[in-house]
Amino acid sequence: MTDSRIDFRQAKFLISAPDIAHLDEHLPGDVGVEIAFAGRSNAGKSSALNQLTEQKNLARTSKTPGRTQLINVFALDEHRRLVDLPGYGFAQVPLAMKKKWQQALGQYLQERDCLSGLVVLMDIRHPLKDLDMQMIEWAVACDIPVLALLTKCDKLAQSARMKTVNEVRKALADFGDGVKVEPFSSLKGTGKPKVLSILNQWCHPDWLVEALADAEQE
Ligand SMILES: Nc1nc2c(ncn2[C@@H]2O[C@H](COP(=O)(O)OP(=O)(O)O)[C@@H](O)[C@H]2O)c(=O)[nH]1
Ligand SMILES: [Mg+2]
Repeated sequence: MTDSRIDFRQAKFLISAPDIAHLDEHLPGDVGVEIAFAGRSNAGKSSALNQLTEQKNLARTSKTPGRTQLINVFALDEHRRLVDLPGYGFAQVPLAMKKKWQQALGQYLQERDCLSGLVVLMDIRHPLKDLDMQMIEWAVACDIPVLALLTKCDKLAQSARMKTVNEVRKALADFGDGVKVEPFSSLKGTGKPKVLSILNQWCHPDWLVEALADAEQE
């Protein structure tokens, strides 16, 4: 097999969609595999993308919550992409705008056929807020596997960290095997091998592995 292990360091900026309301007009064709990253603003999404790809500035990190409203798409290779969805749930945005975003996020999750996995990033000190649950429920309803990533785990001592991880696992247990929960620190690299291994699996759905094997034989 030519690409059994995806090298996430190869991620390259592909395109930005300026407005989530017209996502379908801006995104690349709905083919191959897409893995989306979602989370409340300030959850540590940009930092996680930078750590996972070992690129300092792939996704810009910001101390001002809610600055990244663009949807950024990064190509891993010709068949696979990472999508940085806009952060949700920050206070300064008018309600009507929040509703519009929520609707568009839901639509993306429900309609994007190539979406093969959703990473929901949550600050380990504030997990499972309403919109996080909403994202997870939408994904599960669409049979999309979820990784609930508990970020900034360096902020908690090991015992408190494992306590939260276990509580979140318990809270999400009813969703079944399709929802995984892992601690993560972009600062320290904690949890990185585990996350990369899960993302790597998502990058290799049976249909794509078979299609690539067929193409190789021709
Ligand atoms: N201690 C610690 N801080 C983090 C970590 N990840 C992100 N941060 C900080 O949290 C803030 C928000 O991070 P950012 O990646 O911009 O979050 P985003 O809004 O979800 O993209 C920044 O000040 C980061 O430096 C982490 O793993 N550990
Ligand atoms: Mg960000």
